[in-house]
Amino acid sequence: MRNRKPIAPDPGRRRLLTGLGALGAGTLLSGCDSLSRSDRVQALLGKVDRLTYAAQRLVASRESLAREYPASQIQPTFRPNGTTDPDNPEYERLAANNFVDWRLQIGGLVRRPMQLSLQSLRAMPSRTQITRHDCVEGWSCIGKWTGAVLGDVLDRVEPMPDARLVMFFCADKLHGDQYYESLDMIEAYHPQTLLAYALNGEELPITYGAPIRLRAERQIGYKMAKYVMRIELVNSFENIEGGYGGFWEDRGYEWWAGI
Ligand SMILES: Nc1nc2c(c(=O)[nH]1)N[C@H]1C(S)=C(S)[C@@H](COP(=O)(O)O)O[C@H]1N2
Ligand SMILES: [Mo]
Repeated sequence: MRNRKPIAPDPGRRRLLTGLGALGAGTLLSGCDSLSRSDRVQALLGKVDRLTYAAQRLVASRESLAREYPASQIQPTFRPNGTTDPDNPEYERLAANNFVDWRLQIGGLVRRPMQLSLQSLRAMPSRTQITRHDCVEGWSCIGKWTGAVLGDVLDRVEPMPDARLVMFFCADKLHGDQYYESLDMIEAYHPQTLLAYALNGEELPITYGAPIRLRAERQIGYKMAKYVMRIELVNSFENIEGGYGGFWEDRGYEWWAGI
């Protein structure tokens, strides 16, 4: 496993007191010896409260839907970010032929590994949602996404019982490293989690992740991998790339980026 990379320029990074964040803070505190006994008890009590809160919030937020907006709220130009044109010969070749030869590879801890064409993804029942994309840099944008529901796609490949995480590997590199992301099974099976192939009613442009990009509407922008080429179900991401479950996570951002 590589060393954790330095944090990229900090765009007002938010500390999310949910799940792993709260657990991390607890670990730090218990290792602190300079606090007096009563301080430590106080701190511990506060910690318990926060943990309970974090746990409840986690459960509640995972069952709820992200807000959807009326068509009048769609912004005329969706704001692009990160890679907008992958510098990858194989990807460029597929794009030149309108992704006719593109196949989404799905493997790992599944009973039926598959290669799905764009056509077969489009043939599945689709879902359209108008949602707000929030980037960690502090901007938001409302757009209309259409795609296959990831949960339906996963059902087709039949995840094995020990599959705990879904990894998404992209066509692009950023600062020389592969862009990738991951979701746990609950988030992957959320009804608004899509493999999106259309934005605002049009075929997804390369700028926004053609031929498919992930939409995980309860999560922050960097989780929504563009240019997804391969999906792998795994039990742990410890030995994948930097070991923190995503390109930005390897650089210090939260893995659980629920909003
Ligand atoms: N493959 C890939 N996916 C990516 C990125 C990227 O650079 N490469 N950037 C992420 C970030 S930080 C954001 S905010 C959104 C931006 O998506 P957009 O270009 O459609 O606005 O994509 C996310 N997914
Ligand atoms: Mo972002």
